[in-house]
Amino acid sequence: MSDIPKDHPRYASLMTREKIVEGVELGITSQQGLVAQGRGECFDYLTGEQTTDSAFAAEKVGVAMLLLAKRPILSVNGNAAALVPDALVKLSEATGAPLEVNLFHRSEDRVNRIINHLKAHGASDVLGSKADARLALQHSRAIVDSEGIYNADVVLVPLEDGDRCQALVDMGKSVITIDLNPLSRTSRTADVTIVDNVIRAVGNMILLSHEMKGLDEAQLRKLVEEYDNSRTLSDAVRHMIRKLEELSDI
Ligand code: PTJ
Repeated sequence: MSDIPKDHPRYASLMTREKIVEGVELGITSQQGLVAQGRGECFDYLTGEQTTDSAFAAEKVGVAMLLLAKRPILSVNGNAAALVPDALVKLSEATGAPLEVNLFHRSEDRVNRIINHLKAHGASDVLGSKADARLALQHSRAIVDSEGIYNADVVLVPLEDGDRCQALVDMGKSVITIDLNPLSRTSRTADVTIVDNVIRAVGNMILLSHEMKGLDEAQLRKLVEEYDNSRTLSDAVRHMIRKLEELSDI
């Protein structure tokens, strides 16, 4: 890792970059993951690199859905595994949702490396290597475990590509995504779109899971029923427009 001084004004962002580069070096993140991270950084700049009120509200609804689910699952790709391995394990424990590795640029080697990486960060069991079921997709993200994503009722898909999100929705599953780009196909297809950096989002969701465990089923259901994802998306776009207007007042 590069030696980045803690007082560097862009310390947090540069450290995130280091984690993704390290993920590539460890063989858990794809090279394409570097490009995806760059795109995310650009949108994060426009959010002000903070969790907005509407993203926090979406995180709360996402947690409510995971707590209400009968067969929840947390899908993990190479970027999420590099950026938030500990936090994903903690979110899995807090919500009772198992982890499943599911990759766009799939190789057995990378699946196994990510499973081992998550285990080294405290996971007891990680799905994704059985590969005994298929989603209706033409690429490798179709390959899933029957006891995991295939039979899940609620799926959390951080940093996603739009095709799989659509396929999961078409199967009648509820999909929660974390995507800094509110304009992406995934953002527009998911039931709940968290427009936040996966690092902040998963951290907030762990705390919320512990807080919300005290709520009864009716209270959790009310949160989900009152939620409007199109409002979340327009709030995110408006927030970015306001940010750009502020920045244009030089
Ligand atoms: O590990 P694999 O093989 O499954 O591949 C993973 C990537 C991310 C490479 C693959 O899913 C992909 O190509 O994704 P896309 O289509 O580039 O979409 C990723 C989305 O995540 C984009 O909309 C980015 O803006 C967004 N994004 C990138 N970094 C972050 C992010 N959202 C939240 N937090 C981030 N740190």
